[in-house]
Amino acid sequence: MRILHTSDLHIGQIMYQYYERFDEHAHFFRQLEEWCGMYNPDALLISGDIFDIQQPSAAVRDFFNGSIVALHRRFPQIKIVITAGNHDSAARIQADREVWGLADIKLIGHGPASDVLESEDVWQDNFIVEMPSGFIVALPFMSSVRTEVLQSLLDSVARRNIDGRPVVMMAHQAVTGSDITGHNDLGNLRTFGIGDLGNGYDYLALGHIHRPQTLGCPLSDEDDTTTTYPAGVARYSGSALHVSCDEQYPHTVSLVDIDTHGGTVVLQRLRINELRHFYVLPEKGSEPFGSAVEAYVAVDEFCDKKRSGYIRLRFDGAAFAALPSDFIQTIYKKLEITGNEVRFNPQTICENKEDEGAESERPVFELVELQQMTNPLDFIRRTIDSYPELNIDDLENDFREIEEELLKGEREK
Ligand SMILES: [Mn+2]
Repeated sequence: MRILHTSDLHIGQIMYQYYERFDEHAHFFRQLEEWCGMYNPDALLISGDIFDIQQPSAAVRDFFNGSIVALHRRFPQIKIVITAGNHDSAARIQADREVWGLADIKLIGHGPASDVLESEDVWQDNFIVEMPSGFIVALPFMSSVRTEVLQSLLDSVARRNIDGRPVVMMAHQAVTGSDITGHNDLGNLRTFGIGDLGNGYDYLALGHIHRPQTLGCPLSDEDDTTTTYPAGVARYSGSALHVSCDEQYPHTVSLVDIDTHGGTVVLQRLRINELRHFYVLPEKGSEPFGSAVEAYVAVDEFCDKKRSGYIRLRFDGAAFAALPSDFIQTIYKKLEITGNEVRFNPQTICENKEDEGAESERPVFELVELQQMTNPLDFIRRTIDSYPELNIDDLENDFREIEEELLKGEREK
């Protein structure tokens, strides 16, 4: 069985509240299409976070529909399976599944209900894709994980899998021990032990964490393009694009070959060529800018030489404090000649060499981060030091209880 595994597309993401990324996503889809043609996988798996927000605009949905339909038209033999991530609206993804089903494309919005084990129903079938080459258990993001439920799915596959076909499971969760570099929004992550996700899959196609990684393997292994593992591999394919400027690592799509159930998993990392790269000026390791003028010169030079990319600027403490009030406007103005090909991250980095401890004088978070925060607990965790009377453990428990109540109410509807 051969699969292409990707996740965390975040289609519709607006970078720095200003820049649309359709052309970057289109560039990604072109590569995906090329790989589908080159490697002819049995299935293409997208493990959650299709969209960046729960209610994507008409233009964003149009782009997604167009991209997936084009892939399907060109490669109708490849089974496409798409699951909802935490950024997606489970209900909206679920609502579209019948229509996509007409093209034999599998969409999964909601995870199994909490009471499925009590029902006699063949509920498992909703989450299992059976193919001549193998099985796919498709699970979306779940705010709580019941191991018995997942195990019941895997057991159901095991009963049907008399001829030892490979078994792949999809999930969109944070698993304990993964490297979360680049995520500033993961404070709210409830992580699960890998054992909580059940036993019996040969490959677990994970989404949610943006850094490509195979669980239990050092990140340095990512330097190799091909690795062979014994079955039972859990892997984050990583996001399609750099979703934040902190994601300074190569992004890849995973091409996975599994010979037989319990056999061998061969992983190839297909390097994604990104349309726009991220740069810090001056490069890390060199002296930060000592004045606005130095930055202006460097930005002009960048526009002239590189012509494209996301840039972020570094200043020393004194220069940062002395930036003119029209500094950001001046930079935007300079970038106009590139037709927005060079894009500016206005979250400028201030490096105070005299006093490394000056960090505390900076705000706890930048405005952009605050606007992207969806979980009130994120805010509380980051500001908890200002409220000595509050106990974070109690608060987390309270929130969990409320969340469970809400979920229960939702299911009973
Ligand atoms: Mn996610």
